[in-house]
Amino acid sequence: MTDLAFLRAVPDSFPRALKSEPSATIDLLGARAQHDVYRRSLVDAGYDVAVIEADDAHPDCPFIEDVAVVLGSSIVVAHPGAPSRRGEVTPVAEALGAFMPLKRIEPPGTLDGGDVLVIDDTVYVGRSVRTNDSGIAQLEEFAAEEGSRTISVDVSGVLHLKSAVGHLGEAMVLIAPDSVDRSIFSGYHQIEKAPGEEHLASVLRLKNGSLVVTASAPRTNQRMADVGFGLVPIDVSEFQTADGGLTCLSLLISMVDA
Ligand code: CIR
Repeated sequence: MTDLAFLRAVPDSFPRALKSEPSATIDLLGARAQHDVYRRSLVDAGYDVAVIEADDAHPDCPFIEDVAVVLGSSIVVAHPGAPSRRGEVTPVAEALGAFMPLKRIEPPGTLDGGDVLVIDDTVYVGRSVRTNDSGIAQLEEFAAEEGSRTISVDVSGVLHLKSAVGHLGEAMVLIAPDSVDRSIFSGYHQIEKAPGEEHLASVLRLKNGSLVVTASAPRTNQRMADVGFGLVPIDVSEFQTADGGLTCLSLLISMVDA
């Protein structure tokens, strides 16, 4: 098995990325240093990491997760909900198309990859400010072709589903109960984001079972450590300023070796 991780480099324009607090400032060099630590955490975990060139015309391009979804044996190319992000899609689709067949979400459908949480043969998809009913219906068809069922989840207060729910492994999720109906995830043991920790309920599960977590959430992290997860805490504060979580900076693909 070869495990690939695609990242997208941080453009000079990154400080102009979309933000829910438009006046918040981003330090470009700090963002690049944090991105490098993120990249190294994937290399250390055994991923073959490819970094796609930055695109200065698209400040949000490091959030590569939003432009494509790995779904079974194919890749669904998203149609991002934010018009300013649609030009990010083509270079990523070209890079990924070398590895797997591509399917595409077409307008009027919108879908951001950050709204798609795949757990085993279930595809949870957020109905959010970025993902609409047509996007969800198109994804549902693609998921059915892969033998997966789709469950839509209304998302409030955060940008994406994966800002509110993260799969930790086994039957466990990290959840921000204010943002989703937790009963939809009643089949999972739920670890709640600690109250007052101003971060997204976002984790990146590595192939070795450990979790990349945000260093700015010590009490939430303790809850995951208490049930036995190995944690790799990193600082992604510059990306959090632009409403990004931990999954959003990579696309992970597992390829069965020929
Ligand atoms: C945006 O507003 O689209 C970006 N500034 C942040 C996207 C974060 N994506 C993610 O968490 N999947």
